[in-house]
Amino acid sequence: MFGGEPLRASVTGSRLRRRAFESARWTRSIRWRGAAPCRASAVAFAIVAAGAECRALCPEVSLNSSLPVYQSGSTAGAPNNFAGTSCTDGYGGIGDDGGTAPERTFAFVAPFTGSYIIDTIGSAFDTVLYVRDGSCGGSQLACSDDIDPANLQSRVTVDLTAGQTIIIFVDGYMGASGTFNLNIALIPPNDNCFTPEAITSTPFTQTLDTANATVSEDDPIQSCSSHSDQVGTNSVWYSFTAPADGIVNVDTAGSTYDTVLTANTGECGLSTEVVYGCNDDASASDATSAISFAAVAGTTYTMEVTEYGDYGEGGILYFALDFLPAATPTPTATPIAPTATRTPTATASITSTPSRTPTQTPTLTHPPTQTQTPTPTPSPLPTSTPTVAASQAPTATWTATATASVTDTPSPTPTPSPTTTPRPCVGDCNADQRVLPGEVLRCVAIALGDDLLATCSACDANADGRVLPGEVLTAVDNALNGCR
Ligand SMILES: [Ca+2]
Ligand SMILES: [Ca+2]
Ligand SMILES: [Ca+2]
Ligand SMILES: [Ca+2]
Repeated sequence: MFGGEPLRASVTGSRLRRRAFESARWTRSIRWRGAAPCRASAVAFAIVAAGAECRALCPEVSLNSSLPVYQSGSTAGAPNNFAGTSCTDGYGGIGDDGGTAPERTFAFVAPFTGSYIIDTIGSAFDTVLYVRDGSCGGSQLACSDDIDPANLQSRVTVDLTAGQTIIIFVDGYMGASGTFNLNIALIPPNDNCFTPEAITSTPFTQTLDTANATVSEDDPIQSCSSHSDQVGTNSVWYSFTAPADGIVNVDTAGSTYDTVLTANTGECGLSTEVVYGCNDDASASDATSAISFAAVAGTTYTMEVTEYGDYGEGGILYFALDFLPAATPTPTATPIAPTATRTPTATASITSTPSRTPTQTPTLTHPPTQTQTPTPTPSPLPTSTPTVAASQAPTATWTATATASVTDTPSPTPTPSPTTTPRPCVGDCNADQRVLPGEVLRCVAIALGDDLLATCSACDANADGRVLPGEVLTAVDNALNGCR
């Protein structure tokens, strides 16, 4: 607080402060010399009498190392034995150093290596905050007077290694004192594109508090964001190198804030957004995000999660990534001919009826074996044979692959092959037995030559290495009517 005014600075206020700051230099140097040792125990805040000027025990309090740290107290009546140097003032200049105000001292041992944000947000007066390394007389690591012109509380960011001890000083601007909040939080280690969380096994999930994640200058545009700058805040990063061609599914389902999720390739700051690799809201009623994109073996993808817009609050992120390798086209005799098998439902009963009509042509193969319900009712309907011909597969590839099962053994009981493996569903890129619009679009892209077949081999119904319009239509049909 300055001059009893609210915690809001103005340009005029800043000028006044600077003048007061100059005059305070004198009083500080005088009082500095007059500092005397404490007589009584200065450990407990309450014991130190108001206005006491003594060398207090330092540090007075050892903080818990479990993050985040929230410590409150009051500097009123504390001794004034310390000051910072070159404390940032929020205008890009130097503010007050706390030399005329009482301060409290805290020891903190960093539990992890990383960047820590230490601030006095929530304090009731105009604070000054500085950090020294190792001991109360150690070298200063950082000092802040004001966070910004509109926020007279203080904030520093310091890089610490696990086990490192620092001393934190909560001081005041121009002699100010009062109740304070001291907050310590670890910036997520994957805050920056250059230090992503590397995902080495899938499925991968992580719960992360992104409240202290920051915006970096090279955070890229997220093309799907409807916000004006398309950058977002509180960005955190993950990386994944595809072990094979396949589909990568990423989502932030369950997160407590409005996320935007993108996948990129290339260097940080020069990256390219992956096709289908950006999503703001998973649905009209779900502000979390989900993407599914085709990955190429050996390519590293970096995923960025931001908070939509410029709120800058973050929250609890639930990040999940899974990888589905592309189905490798098997050269075995398993017939892949959905169009031929689908049409006439009558074929099921026809092929299974033990009618030993002499006109059993060898091409009368049992179409893809999966015909369930072999209805063993031995009704020898003679009318069955003509329709058989109608149901024959028109494609050459079909008969070629089916020759293995043609062996027209006279076994009258058509053993219903119990292999109930689900039929390959055209367009079902990630083999989840459904075809989503994105998968249809991928088939279209492959048919047009805009995408590699390796990104979704399920579009290629007959495994001839290309996707024709008929196969795209089959994928559309499967999207509309489900896989069958
Ligand atoms: Ca001080
Ligand atoms: Ca301040
Ligand atoms: Ca960030
Ligand atoms: Ca969103």
